[in-house]
Amino acid sequence: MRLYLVLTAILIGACSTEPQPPLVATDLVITRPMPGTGMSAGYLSLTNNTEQKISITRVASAQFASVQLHESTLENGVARMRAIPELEIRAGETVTLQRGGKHLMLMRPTGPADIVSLQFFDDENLVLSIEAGFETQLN
Ligand SMILES: [Cu+2]
Repeated sequence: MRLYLVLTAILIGACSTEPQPPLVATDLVITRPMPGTGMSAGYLSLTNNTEQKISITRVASAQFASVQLHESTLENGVARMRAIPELEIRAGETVTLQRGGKHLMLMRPTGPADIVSLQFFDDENLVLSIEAGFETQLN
């Protein structure tokens, strides 16, 4: 009986230390392509489960020839956005990309698509691969 309890404790311990994925995406929204340009915006939260910072330096999509990391700012009451070279997610932290802040800009669609796939790279390392359908209109 005692041996049985010890084994159970070991098994429970093994399960709870199961490795989590290094980077997890939640609340992903890809806006419908804007008429004319075909541009979409991407919003999501990224959680870093590792002990080291993750820097997203490149995002790729099969459905868009160009995906940029953007940041919206308000300058003299005028909303502007600029490309940012990387997105840093510190160890154990969550970064949220949302309207009016940091976001993904999906440009130059490669063709009609119902699903958008996104690959996130830290330098040459693929750290996350996700996909989603189009949701709300870009505004
Ligand atoms: Cu933008």
